[in-house]
Amino acid sequence: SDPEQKKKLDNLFAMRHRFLETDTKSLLQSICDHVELRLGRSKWSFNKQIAYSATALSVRDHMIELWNDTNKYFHERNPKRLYYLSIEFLIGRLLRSNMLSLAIEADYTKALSQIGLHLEEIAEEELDMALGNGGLGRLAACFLDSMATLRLPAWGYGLRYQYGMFKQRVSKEGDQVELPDYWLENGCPWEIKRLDVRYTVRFYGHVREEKHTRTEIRMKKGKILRRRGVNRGELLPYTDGQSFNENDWQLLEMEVPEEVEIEAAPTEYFWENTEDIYACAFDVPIAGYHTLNVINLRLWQSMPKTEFDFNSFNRGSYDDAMRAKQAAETITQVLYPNDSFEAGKELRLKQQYFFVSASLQDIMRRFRNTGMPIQDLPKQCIMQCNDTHPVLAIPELMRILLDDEHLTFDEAWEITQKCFAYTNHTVLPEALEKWSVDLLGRVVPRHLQIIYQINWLFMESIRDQFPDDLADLSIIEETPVKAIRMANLAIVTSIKVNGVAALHTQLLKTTIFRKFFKVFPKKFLNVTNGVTQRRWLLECNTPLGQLYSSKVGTKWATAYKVLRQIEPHIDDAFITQFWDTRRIAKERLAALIKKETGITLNNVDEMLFDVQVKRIHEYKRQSLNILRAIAEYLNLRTLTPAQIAKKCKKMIFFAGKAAPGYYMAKKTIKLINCVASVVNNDETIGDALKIVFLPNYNVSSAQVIIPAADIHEQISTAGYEASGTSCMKFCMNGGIIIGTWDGANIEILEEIGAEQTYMFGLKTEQIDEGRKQRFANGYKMDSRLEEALLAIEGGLFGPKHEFMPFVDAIRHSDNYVVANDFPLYMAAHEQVEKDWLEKNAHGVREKWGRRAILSSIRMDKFSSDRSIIDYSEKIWKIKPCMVPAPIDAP
Ligand code: OX2
Repeated sequence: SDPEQKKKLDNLFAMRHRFLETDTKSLLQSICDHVELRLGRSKWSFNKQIAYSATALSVRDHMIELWNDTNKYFHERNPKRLYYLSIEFLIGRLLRSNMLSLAIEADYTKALSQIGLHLEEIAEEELDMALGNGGLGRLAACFLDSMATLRLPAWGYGLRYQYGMFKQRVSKEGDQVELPDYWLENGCPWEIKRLDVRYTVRFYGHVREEKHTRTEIRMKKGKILRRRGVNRGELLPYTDGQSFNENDWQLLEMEVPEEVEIEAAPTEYFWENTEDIYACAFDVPIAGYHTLNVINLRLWQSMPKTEFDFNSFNRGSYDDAMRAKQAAETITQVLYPNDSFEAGKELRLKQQYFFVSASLQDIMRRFRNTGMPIQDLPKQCIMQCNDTHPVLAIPELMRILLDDEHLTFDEAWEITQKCFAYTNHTVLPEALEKWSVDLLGRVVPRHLQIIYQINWLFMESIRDQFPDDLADLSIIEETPVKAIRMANLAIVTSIKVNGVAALHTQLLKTTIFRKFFKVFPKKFLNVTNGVTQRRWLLECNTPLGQLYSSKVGTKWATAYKVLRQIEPHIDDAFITQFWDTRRIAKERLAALIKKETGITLNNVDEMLFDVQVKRIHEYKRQSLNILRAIAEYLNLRTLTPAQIAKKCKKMIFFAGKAAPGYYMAKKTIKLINCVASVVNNDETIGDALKIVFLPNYNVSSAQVIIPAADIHEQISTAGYEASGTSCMKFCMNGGIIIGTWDGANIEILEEIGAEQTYMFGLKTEQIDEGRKQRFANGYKMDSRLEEALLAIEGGLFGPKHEFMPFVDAIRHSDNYVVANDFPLYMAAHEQVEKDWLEKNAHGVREKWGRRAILSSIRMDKFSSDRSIIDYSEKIWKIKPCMVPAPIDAP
């Protein structure tokens, strides 16, 4: 906001560009030095992979100093910091995005070309950093980009899985095949291994309590029997109701001494006999866009604390000697490939605790270095839990405050309640994390005690006001196998709880967290998701970005709203230029499809690219889409060649991974592939319809796919998709949405205007009724759907038994109301086809083009910059901390 500073920064970047542009030699020198000195190869002959690594290291050199300066500056200013805790960060590639942030892409392109290398080609050598499953992990990555760009004093914490999201292949039979993703194969040039940052993480063992008491003699009012007569003076203690002979004894009330045990100091808890391992830090610098701020993503990797067991080694049992080492390394070995589903596995629990224990030790060390009193912790830091995966951080902070800082429970609780905020990403019951008391008590026994105590305090505080809701609100689920409900723990503790789109937050308040909303009405708020336009427009769709910049300048990269100024420029010429950018994008995708699947697409200009890419999940309804594709195919088969020639040509494109244990999702992939192979080989329909399943969907292929989509499918059952984020990326690139009344779709429509969308289907509040009607007497299924199902059952796409589970699900349970929405979906697609065929007198798709452009330029609400500003203002209460230009900068 300081214009003086902004100007200085602009000058700095411009100066560097002028310098590098005229001095490409220095860049080449740096690249060759890395080839030789860091990578140990000859600079006279190296392959593309080495070229990539050396270029990346050279780019990293530009970042390291800024990254150190940023940390130093944060340290000096000591602002309140945000820690973003996420067990997934789906980063993708970094070479081009870092170059864009540092404004050195053109210079490197020029330098590389002088030695016959193309930046685009060598960038392809980078293996995706796929440390996440899907939307949740990619959101974390977009958020880091925005935090750095907005100069926020923020850090990310995550895990360094050796194997990221599995690689997906498709077998000849059309099945998904999973292969390990060893993304570190060639080393990762971005990360910095921090041998100096290492913490011990403990597991298992037991808790020993040490009570500190002493006995004191106190006087208190009591009753005493005193003997009458000659022996008068003999005393006996008296207890109420005791009978005695009044002739011999007299009952007196008097002060009597009593021994009492009093607490001399709070009970101490010692977590002992633990199994210990190390957490080692790997730092990934994250450059803000055109700023000197470079923030940090710290990823933890598990390592053995002792290299191996020497006793076994000396006995000659080398296997035994290595076992502990391997067990320790296992913890961060592999990412769990489940999206929105929790399996309750011990190793996963260990991953979670490992992650939060290391992160909190690091955060507390930094805090202690400030010299502030422990009560000020909430003034200095706030932790955002990306879903419940990091929520063990809550009892872990309590444990530190109690057992290391020796605060009382009340004091510790007071502080802890101010340090956390929680984002919920789903209302699906199968994704809500629960840990059996048994397992949690074994792996982290001290934490179980603390959770019980938190729950007791919470229950006491609401017992009078909400007596009927205690069982639902309790952190402990009192089922036969008792379990800890992580979301409940998160809600009870956090300052704020947010959903990720307006409808989703509303559903949190009215359905799954309804009772909590009654108790804590002020805790709940919405922060609609967003995506970074830097990666998802500027980087992935250069031609469109340049077209926009030619009209309104480049400011939109950090202020999306600027693109709204395009509107008055949308004339015939502009629309034609828009289609030119689209052709480039579509040809690029066609080339990728050809390379990966062998399928040829002709005349991509005329072909409607209809795209659905996301995890394969029943609620996301790839099923609805493939059934529609079958229906369209069956219809084509009834047409004459002349009729076919007049039809809209289209490609229905799918990509996405299924969790390896998700049976129905894998069946869906198989069905898509089997339908594709029949349709694509049916010469009678010519080029009218192509169906493509592109294997191994990931961030880098998304960057090719998304800019090429004319239509994108966002067709989840209403109420099930919390937000969705690919919808935002597609719209930013001028894809037109066909979608249900779900997640962020609704807000997108509000922003870009209904005319720019194809919305269809039952709304959330109609779903239950729809399900009833669907199975009521006299319900008649849409005839086209019936025919599609019959075609599958008839074996048109392969052996019937393969697909019966899929068909049966639609016919007999249809949990996701595919049948209800089917006719509405078909109608929407008929409209799509009609609109696609419409051209103006000059043969240009003018109306469509205008709608696509309007979609794209009105998406400012869905920039992750806006999301992060919302979080900062409404939850984190943090302010930018901008690293200033050097004093002597021009
Ligand atoms: C996903 C949600 O399914 C998706 O709707 C949302 O856009 C994304 O998170 C980012 O908020 N695991 N993945 C998600 O939720 C969970 C749980």
